[in-house]
Amino acid sequence: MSTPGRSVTAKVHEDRAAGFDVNEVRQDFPILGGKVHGKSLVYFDNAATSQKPQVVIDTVHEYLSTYNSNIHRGVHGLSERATEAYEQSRKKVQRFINAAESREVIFVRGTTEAINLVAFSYGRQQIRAGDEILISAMEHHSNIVPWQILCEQTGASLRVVPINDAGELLLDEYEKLLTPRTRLVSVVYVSNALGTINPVRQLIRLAHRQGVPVVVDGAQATAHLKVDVRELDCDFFAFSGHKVFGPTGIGVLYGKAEMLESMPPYQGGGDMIKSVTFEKTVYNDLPYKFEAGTPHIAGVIGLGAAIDYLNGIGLERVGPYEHELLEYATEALSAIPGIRIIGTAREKASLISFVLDGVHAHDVGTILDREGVAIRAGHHCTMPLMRRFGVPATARVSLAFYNTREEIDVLVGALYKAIEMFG
Ligand code: 7TS
Repeated sequence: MSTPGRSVTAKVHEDRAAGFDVNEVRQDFPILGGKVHGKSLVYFDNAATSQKPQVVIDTVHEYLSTYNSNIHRGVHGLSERATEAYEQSRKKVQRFINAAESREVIFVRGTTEAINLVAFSYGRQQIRAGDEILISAMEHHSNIVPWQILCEQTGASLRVVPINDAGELLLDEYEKLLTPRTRLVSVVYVSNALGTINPVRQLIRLAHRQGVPVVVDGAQATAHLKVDVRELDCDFFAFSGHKVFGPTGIGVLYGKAEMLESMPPYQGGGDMIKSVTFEKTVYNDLPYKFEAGTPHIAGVIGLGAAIDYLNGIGLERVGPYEHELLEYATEALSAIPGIRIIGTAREKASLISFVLDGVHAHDVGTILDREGVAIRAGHHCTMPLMRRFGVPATARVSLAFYNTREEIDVLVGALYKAIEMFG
């Protein structure tokens, strides 16, 4: 780790060694040059939502100002252009996650809606009283509550794989909980509250050995790891556009074609039908069967631009840089007296949750905000996980590839101020 005041030349050298010029990349994000409370913005709330590069902003602006129109229905030029851009984005997503076919990519509002779609389409069709759905102790509420609702409606029950004190899933417990009653596994790839990267490939292999399909909550994975749904062999994969430098309100459910084919629609309406009479409706083919109503066209087109941008940056270059940043931040934070890091898994994404002796997480967040440092403080929509660690809330620093060591130094300085204030 470098200490504050460490040579700038050494830092530049390390950045280059990682094949990544962070200062150049930062130029792509207009918000990063901004100020909060008169201080330069240090944005460490990337797990909540990531910032947007200029090219995403411009692409959405171009759609809205030059070819705004509805898709899949107009015969006019604008509609054709919008439809083309919308369907191109689907192909970009397909390549981004390496899906076999573009019809396996369903546009939804985000990870939350993607999981709800599986729960209420696949779940209602397949889950019966006495069945079990298996999740982990580190799930986001959006990968808990839809399954609880489904369980209430069907008489199935939810089983939870425990974790150790480092925040790692207990594989032997997972194997024990996979029983002939298990009908579905739904598990987070990267924990939004701990940073833990779960061995999802292994979890999927073990579940498939028993014929159990697996949903992967990829919300926190796609901005950090190269995702290959075919290599993972997951049955479903959910992620949100706004966490991969795209707009809010748009996300993706990937599903294997044979699974999606066999599932009933999630919502009824326009675009998801082939023909309608009052007696009978014939549903549309994939992916449209699951895209009822006018979708978030600007969002889809913006997500396509975000994926192009990420491909240009290269997740393979981002990984080592973020890892180095995580190590630097972990070491710097660990040196602060009274700090306890929650989540110390061996495999971690660039995210640090912590509690500070004598200072509530919300106060930490407020003091950091006055210094221009944006973090999240709270339960991170993982209340059962907070209970597991015996804390009501944590302060969470979540890093993206545009963050720097200098920003971590600002964070550390601000934390010392918090300690002084609460003495
Ligand atoms: N799953 C995980 C692991 C998440 O981190 C989130 C959002 C979701 C699902 C839901 O995603 P959405 O886009 O549908 O809302 N996580 C966070 C967070 O950590 N802070 O704000 C939102």
